[in-house]
Amino acid sequence: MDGGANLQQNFPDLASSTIALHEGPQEVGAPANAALTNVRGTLNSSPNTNFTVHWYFSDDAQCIAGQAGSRPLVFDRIANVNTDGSGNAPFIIPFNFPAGITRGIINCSATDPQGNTSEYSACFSVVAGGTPTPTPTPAPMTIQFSSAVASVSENGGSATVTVNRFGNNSGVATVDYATSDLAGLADCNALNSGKASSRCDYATAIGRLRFAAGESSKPISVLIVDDGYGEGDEQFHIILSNAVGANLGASSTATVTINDNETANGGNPINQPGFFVREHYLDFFSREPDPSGLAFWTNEITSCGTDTACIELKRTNVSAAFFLSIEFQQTGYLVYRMYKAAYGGTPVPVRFNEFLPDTQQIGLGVVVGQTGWEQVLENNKNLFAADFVGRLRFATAHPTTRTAAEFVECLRHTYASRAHGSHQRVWQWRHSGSRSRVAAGGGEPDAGTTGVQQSVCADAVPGIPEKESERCTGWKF
Ligand SMILES: [Ca+2]
Ligand SMILES: [Ca+2]
Ligand SMILES: [Ca+2]
Repeated sequence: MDGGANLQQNFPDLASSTIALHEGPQEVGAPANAALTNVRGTLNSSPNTNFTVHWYFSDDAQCIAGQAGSRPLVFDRIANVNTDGSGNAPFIIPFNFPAGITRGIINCSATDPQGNTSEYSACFSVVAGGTPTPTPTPAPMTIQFSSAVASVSENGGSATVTVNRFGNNSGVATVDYATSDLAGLADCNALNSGKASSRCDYATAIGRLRFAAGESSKPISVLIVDDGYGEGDEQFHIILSNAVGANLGASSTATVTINDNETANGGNPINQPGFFVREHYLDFFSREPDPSGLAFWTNEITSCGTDTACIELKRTNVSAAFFLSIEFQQTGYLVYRMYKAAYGGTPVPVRFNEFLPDTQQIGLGVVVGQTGWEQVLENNKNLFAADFVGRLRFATAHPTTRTAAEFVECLRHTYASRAHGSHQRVWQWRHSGSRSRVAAGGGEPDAGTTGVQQSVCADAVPGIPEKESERCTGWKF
């Protein structure tokens, strides 16, 4: 309420009707010198009275009371602003910015029929084109391939495709992927009319991509087999499914073409020591060999020269070394033991399409012998164990109504009763841990991930005589 002159008449209150929740100066208006702008205001004064509102526009950046009125660039009046019984009257100031002016201030005063005029209203900032922008519709959150097609030379090592996440990426999201082909069970030397086979031409890749907050792109690599067949270019697919935290986009299948690098069939490449060893890295570790490891194991075979009996023995031993390696024992064989401990049964109830993604999850980025491999493996194991015990199958088999002791005893019985006698003790070190940690101990030797290879060879493999552990010596992987 005005306490000053002019019969203590109230001044108008200018505000945009659309910004009632805002207290400060607001941007209203339209593009400069274009459409008319309406500044909305309300007057609260004497009830049931016919007022005239005088308004003033100035391009001053600051507004001291009355300034706009004293140096207006544009001004006008609005007649017949009639207050209601409560003394309120809305009004609209139709306004255009002068040429070359894009911002300024407006204020106004109100005059009653007797000529009494209020003081000036507070100044109100106006900006050309400042009409509040409608909130944009958020881009849909989708996950899809960056391209629906990819190609790789048969001797290119691996095919890599990129999966992108679009839209808000502030949360986490996951999507499953799996390779697929139409080759069936055809032999590798059979001409397959352009159909690549996971049994011959590439290594099956199954897994789950995990987009952390802020991540919007992930690669999938599929290892390629450089065979000796002149079979022509062949294709397989990578299929995305089960997106969580986003929807699958339109491009959820990528077709990969393997460009052949022979025109005629050659010899069986499995007889080449380097090919033979790389296949072991692909099959056991789902990764390319590290150069030193490849050289070591290849040399094991080539050192035989032309001695075929020696070559045969070394090939056998190299294969055994991969099975007995820390890297396999702590990935694929650990998965096998966890299924065995959790669910029992003979054979252990784990299917290939369960075993492979689980193994690849634990082995992701693990190269035993590389700096920091122990921590990478440990992190992978912890993540996998938490995932494993969170599955419906596990929750059904091991309801949480069991006490910790009952739970551990159940796992111990499930595993140890079917295992080599020496494995009775493998549970001891896990007994006080969480369900995931206990599960992660699925037959794991006390030596754990930091154990020397010798202990793994001696302890971890039921039915493997201890003397076989000598196969592991000389290379730690
Ligand atoms: Ca083929
Ligand atoms: Ca080839
Ligand atoms: Ca080929």
